[in-house]
Amino acid sequence: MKRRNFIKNASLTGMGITIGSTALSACAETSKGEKKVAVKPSFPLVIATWEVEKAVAKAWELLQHGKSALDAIEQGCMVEEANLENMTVGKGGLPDRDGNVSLDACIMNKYGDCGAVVYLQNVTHAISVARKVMEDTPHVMLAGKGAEQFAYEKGFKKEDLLTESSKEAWEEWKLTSEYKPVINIENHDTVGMLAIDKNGDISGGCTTSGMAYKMAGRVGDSPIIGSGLFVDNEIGGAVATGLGEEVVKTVGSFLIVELMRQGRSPQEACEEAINRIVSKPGSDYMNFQVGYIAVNKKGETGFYGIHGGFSMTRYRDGIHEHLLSDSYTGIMPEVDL
Ligand code: SD4
Repeated sequence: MKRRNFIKNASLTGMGITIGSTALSACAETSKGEKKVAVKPSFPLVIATWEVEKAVAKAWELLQHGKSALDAIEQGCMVEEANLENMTVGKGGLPDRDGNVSLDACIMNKYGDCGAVVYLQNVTHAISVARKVMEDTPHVMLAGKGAEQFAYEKGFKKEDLLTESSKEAWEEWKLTSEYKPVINIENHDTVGMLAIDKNGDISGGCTTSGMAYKMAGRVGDSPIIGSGLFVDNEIGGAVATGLGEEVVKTVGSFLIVELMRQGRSPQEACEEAINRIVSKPGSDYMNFQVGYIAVNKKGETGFYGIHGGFSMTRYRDGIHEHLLSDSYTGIMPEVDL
């Protein structure tokens, strides 16, 4: 099993701020620091969970060309779904304990319409199937075999999602078969993305293969509207990453949007949503991670995690940044992968 140690997050080293693809400096802008900076509304804008530069750059490119936030979200998420090195999303995602890869995804548009797929197998682009559910069916969610069948009817091709390296990792896991969420193991992985287009309209999406070695049939927060994702074009949007069970129990993304509706900044709303999790009686929060990102209608952004190590990628004003989040515990879990 992977080793996990906790070390005090005394510094935010390893953090880079980049413009385009050029690393400019190693100084850290934290989510707390961001609160002090007045943000001038500026569109388009795209943010995503973790360090997913290529996905966000793709979304930015579309937004720059005047495409809708919805198109940007779909195509941005597709970049990571096709990335075989990303072991928490799409093709190459880590399987459940029986060795089957299953995907969860959802998408929301500026009208508050949504589409989701849960426990989807053999199809790489879960986010696109979710969009088809939203646009081409009278439903909001399709599951398992029904979702897969629908995808084939819509022209998606059947693919084996288990790559050699995911299979090897699963075979190694089987030696102990010990299931426990590993904090930040999903670094650079599960993609939750929010975008505002040139018209100021907001859309969001979330796509994942879920927790590695989950029970067969397990569905997390990522495809659950209100938990893994929520968008209200009048107010803003929020997306979650980390241990989905805890996000579902507190309906985290909906909570953040409602807090913003009541006047909280995206940063304050993310912090309050994390507070709800850690302050539950008997919360085991020292042993799992949850992170949130949010944006409001003015284009202000926020992000916060239970532990250190959570990060957000942002593209705004042609500037690409990878930003390390502040956290509730201030502790940086060190993961040996
Ligand atoms: C889940 N929230 O299935 C997802 C996992 C995740 O980064 O976000 N990993 O619970």
